Amino acid sequence: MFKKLQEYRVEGQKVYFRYEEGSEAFKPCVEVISDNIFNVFIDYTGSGHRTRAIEGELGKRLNDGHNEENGKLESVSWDEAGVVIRTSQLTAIVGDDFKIDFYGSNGEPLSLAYRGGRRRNGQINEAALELLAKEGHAVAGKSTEDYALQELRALEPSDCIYGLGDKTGVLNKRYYEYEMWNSDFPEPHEDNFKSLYKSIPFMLVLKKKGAYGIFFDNHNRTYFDLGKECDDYYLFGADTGNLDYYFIGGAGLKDVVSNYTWLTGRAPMQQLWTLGFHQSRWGYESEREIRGIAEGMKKHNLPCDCIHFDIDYMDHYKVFTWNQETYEDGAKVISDFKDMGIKAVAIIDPGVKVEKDYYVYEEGMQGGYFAKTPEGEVYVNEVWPGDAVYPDFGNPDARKWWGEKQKFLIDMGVSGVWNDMNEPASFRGPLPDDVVFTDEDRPAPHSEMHNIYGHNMAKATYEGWKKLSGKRPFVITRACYSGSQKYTTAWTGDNHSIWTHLRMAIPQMCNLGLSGMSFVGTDVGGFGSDCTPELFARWIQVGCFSPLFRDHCAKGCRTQEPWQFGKEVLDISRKYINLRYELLPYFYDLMHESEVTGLPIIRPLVLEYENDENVKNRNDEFMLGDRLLVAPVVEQGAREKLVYLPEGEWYDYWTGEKIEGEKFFVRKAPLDVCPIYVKAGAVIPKYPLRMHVGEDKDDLLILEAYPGSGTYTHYQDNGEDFGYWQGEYNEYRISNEDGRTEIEALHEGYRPYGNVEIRAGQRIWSAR
Ligand code: MIG
Repeated sequence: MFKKLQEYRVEGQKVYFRYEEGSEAFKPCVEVISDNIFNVFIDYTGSGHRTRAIEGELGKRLNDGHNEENGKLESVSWDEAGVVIRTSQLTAIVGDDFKIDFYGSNGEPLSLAYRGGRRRNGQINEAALELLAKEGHAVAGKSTEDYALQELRALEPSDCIYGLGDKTGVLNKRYYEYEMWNSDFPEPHEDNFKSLYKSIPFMLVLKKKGAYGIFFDNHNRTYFDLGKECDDYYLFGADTGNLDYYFIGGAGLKDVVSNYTWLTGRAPMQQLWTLGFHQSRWGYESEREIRGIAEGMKKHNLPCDCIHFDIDYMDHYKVFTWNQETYEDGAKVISDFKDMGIKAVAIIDPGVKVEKDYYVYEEGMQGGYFAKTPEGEVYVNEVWPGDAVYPDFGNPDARKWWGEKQKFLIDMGVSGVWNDMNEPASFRGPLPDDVVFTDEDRPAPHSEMHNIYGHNMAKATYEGWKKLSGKRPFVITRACYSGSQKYTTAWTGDNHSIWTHLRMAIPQMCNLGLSGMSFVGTDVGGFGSDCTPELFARWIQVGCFSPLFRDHCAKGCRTQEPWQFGKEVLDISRKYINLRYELLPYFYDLMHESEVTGLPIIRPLVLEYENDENVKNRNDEFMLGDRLLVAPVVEQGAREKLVYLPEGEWYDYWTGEKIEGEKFFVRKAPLDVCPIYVKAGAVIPKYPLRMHVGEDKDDLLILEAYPGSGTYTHYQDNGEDFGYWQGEYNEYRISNEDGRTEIEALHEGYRPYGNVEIRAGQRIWSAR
């Protein structure tokens, strides 16, 4: 379409193009968003941007079409290749057919439009495919189709692709295909699943030299083919909505992540206790049973900050109610837990039970807060409570109402909310595409609102808690969209207690982190199926380093608290839960870094060493920040681990042994050992052991300085509220020269530590 480029027109930061065909109707446009970001837009719907991922001032300006303010567009001119649009960092050259090539600041090509036709890798024998279909095989190789709107961009042989939220499979998404359609699949998630609960249509491309990102901000069902169909290009597209994508540059992968989160928002700090250990299970049937869990933690000397209340606590699965028969006095049990240093998180699903005189149902009906059929009836499907209706979270009034409903939990003493089933899930078949929701100020069909349902629910929840509790709201969600990191943390939903899912947890969390969702975790031990002692021991070693560290499993499965697998596994669990509590200030620093830069807490090695070929496909190691490398055992029966360390000098965390990097080696890894490595010159902040966060008022800070030289910035605040936005925090810069350290205060706005103890990193370890 479009054909020959005839003319361009500059309006503020936007450049509009006139083509031989179609440009009157669809107004193809390239807009400069920042030095490092272009927006490419074709207004197929005629409704302009309808971004829900980009909020704040920029989001408002994009949505009303008047984003003239940032002034980063440096020049526009014609040359023989097309219209050349420059910022200080990027160049876009727009040619015939609205094909766009992007170049970096030195003029090197970053991403070229693909100019050939669609074609498939390999030979396809259509007759054979038919036979396969007859036998019941899913036929993957059907002929290529064009989506109503799509973009094809060239791939080079060495390109790797990361991001895309919580897809299954390996870290590097090149050669795979995905769909963005928030989906609740109870069967074990396999590598070839195209979608899961979350839709984050953001991908990073790592080139031999350089990196860039593509954020396809279309929240209808979208498709990504990342070289599966053809080695020469990747494709993203949709059946409806606009072609609305952001080309994001930067000095490397880290910069691209920072720029993407500058655009869609960064994960704000959580309360410190959220980094502690969480215990959960679906099927703690009674108050007596759940009290037993808290007691178990104490009895087995296991630090714990939180116990989750799954749907069992509700009265007939009615949200914002309490089952007084089985769970008796909720406020009392929660306050008793508080005395033990344990907080409560309660699950809230979106589905509201249809029941006369049930206050949530009645209020929602009166307010008109539920989704409707095209005929105007309130739409009913089924979830846990039976017949249920769906809050219309795209309606600002419904969000406000839902935010206020949180008061029920807050009054009860609950400390955080876990949002489940918000794809939204339904038992009587999927919601039809035409169920009517609201998109802020106009009606919009389910097909358009589906992928942002969880996002809007999390937003409603966050805003309610922020207003009512005065603390940093702790929300965990299953479904979300780009930008949800501003409101919520996430877990990866219903994994199973199988080794492949322990393995998958690593790339899954790493890619979520690259996609802006920094605070994430998987159900430790696995949700469905029965866990084994060995699997649990290995999973707790990965959980120890996951931002959300929660043991959770399904009703009917083998019980999965750390003491359910015998003494050896209990001791191993305690060892790693303790380690987690020692590392709390390190995690907290990383959480602070996430809010400031958008970089994730848990990282694939490639984020730190993007020029190292050996890490581009490393699925079984990860980093915590930039100085701690974890190489967990994820194979049944393995008692050693093939470890790769990138360039530089490293120290074995357990033995203090110094190891030259850029090599593979085998580390002994008996069941109680998760290999961990610390970068030379690192300073690792620690707290003394404790049974829960805040137990000793965080009075002592331990700084472990490793040989070598380096600097580290440590951040501290009250760990609870938003006072730090007003300067109530401390920040220290620690420089380390072979264990000789100096501490400089960068900012002092909060009660200082009583004591700072400096230890030589590797020596105490060798003594252990
Ligand atoms: O379909 O609330 O992913 O964590 O325990 C079951 C019960 C509904 C699914 C969640 C899971 C939770 C469970 N829920």
